[in-house]
Amino acid sequence: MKLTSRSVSLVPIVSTVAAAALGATLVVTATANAATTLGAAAAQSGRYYGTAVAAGKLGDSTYVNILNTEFNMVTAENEMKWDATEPNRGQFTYSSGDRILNQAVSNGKRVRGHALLWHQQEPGWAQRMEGSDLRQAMLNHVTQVATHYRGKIYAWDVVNEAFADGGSGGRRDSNLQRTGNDWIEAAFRAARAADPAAKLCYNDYNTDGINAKSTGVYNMVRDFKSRGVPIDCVGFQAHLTNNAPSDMRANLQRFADLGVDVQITELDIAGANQANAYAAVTKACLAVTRCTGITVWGIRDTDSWRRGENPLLFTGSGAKKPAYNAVLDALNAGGPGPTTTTTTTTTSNDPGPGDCTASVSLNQWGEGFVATVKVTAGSSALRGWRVTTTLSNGTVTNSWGANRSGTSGTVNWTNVDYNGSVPAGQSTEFGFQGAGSGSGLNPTCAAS
Ligand code: G2I
Repeated sequence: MKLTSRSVSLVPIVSTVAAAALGATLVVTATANAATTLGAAAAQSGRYYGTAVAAGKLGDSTYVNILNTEFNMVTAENEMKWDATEPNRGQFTYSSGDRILNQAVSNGKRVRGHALLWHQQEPGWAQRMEGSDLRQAMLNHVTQVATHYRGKIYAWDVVNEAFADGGSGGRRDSNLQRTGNDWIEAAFRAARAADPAAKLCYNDYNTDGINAKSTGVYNMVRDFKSRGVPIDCVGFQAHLTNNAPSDMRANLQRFADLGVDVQITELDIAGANQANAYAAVTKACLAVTRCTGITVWGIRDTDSWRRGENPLLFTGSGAKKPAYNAVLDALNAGGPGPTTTTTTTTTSNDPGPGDCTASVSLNQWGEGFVATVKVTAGSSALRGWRVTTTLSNGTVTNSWGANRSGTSGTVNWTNVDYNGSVPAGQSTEFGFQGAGSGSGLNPTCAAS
């Protein structure tokens, strides 16, 4: 049987619909009513705007005024980390973390928990441990802290910065990693059991654009989703200088396409192009439906871990910087317009042994697209596969999870090492980003 199904969903922007119905006056009114704080401006599209908070600054009135006025999400900068919450094994201290949480909640803000496990800021006793003893201690830490904050945390950074820098795309060495490669999924499972309501995130830096490190994280998240490991979100720290990566939006989108929320979690940007770069990051998030919010890593330049570089939105005296206005304007302008998501499934005649099918999920915006291609094995396992796509009016600019030949017209894709073996009836994915139109890809699959 030959089966081709096609579904197109349009995501309308509410204000556009209202403006069309009520006429131009509403547009003028909407502009006059543009939100005047970061939190309110982000809330117009259902997102949050947050900041890292240090407990030691909650007595500083300039700091607290800005916090209470501008932000509706809070991350404890250091106070919920392992060294702060369990300075001695089995002895938990929550006073500073609780202070931040209570200040936030009593002012109507939500809290991101940061971070249950990280190779840095391990307490000394944990730094000296290895193996099964450490595995037990680390899972107990996750359970205890997530249980203490149960029901109060919007999202936890369950694991922070576990991937290596450079081109390997692999894990970073640490005593946590040396307890076994499954330490991350074990941590996510423990966190879910302790606080089923919190979204569980993986958080990292230098993963903001498409590169070997972010692709390593992408592969882990895809694997977790395929095996039912409880992961709900990925945090992109975005410690940047001068520019946002040009493919930040495409990177956020490819993670979102795996079925997780994405968030900008520790944003700060140094350099002369700061305001433009802040606007670019804001727009990248707004363009991705599952990008649920942005957090800056501190309030004033003097509060920053990079204070010499003045990377934040307020000056040391608490004045709004050009970067602040750039972010507010971008939030008030909203996303770039409706995004069209098209899912096309092409199934060949009864896939038999050695056969496979390919389907594509396409996210198209004005000037570009991200395509995610799913390769499904027929009634026997695949040892390798080849997919052909057609790009009549577009060009591939970036891809992941497959080898490519060609960038437009007929483009051929073959598996990479880790995704060539696909059990009978199971699927794997690869993806690519392109300029122009991604319509009419019509993927076909063959075993190789
Ligand atoms: O390093 C920047 C961030 C990268 N991603 C994870 C974040 O958790 C991390 O935040 C920073 C904090 O902003 C710093 O405030 O993490 C640092 C620790 O690696 C924090 O610095 C520490 C100092 O190293 C300590 O000496 C100090 O006692 O802050 C502590 C509290 O002020």
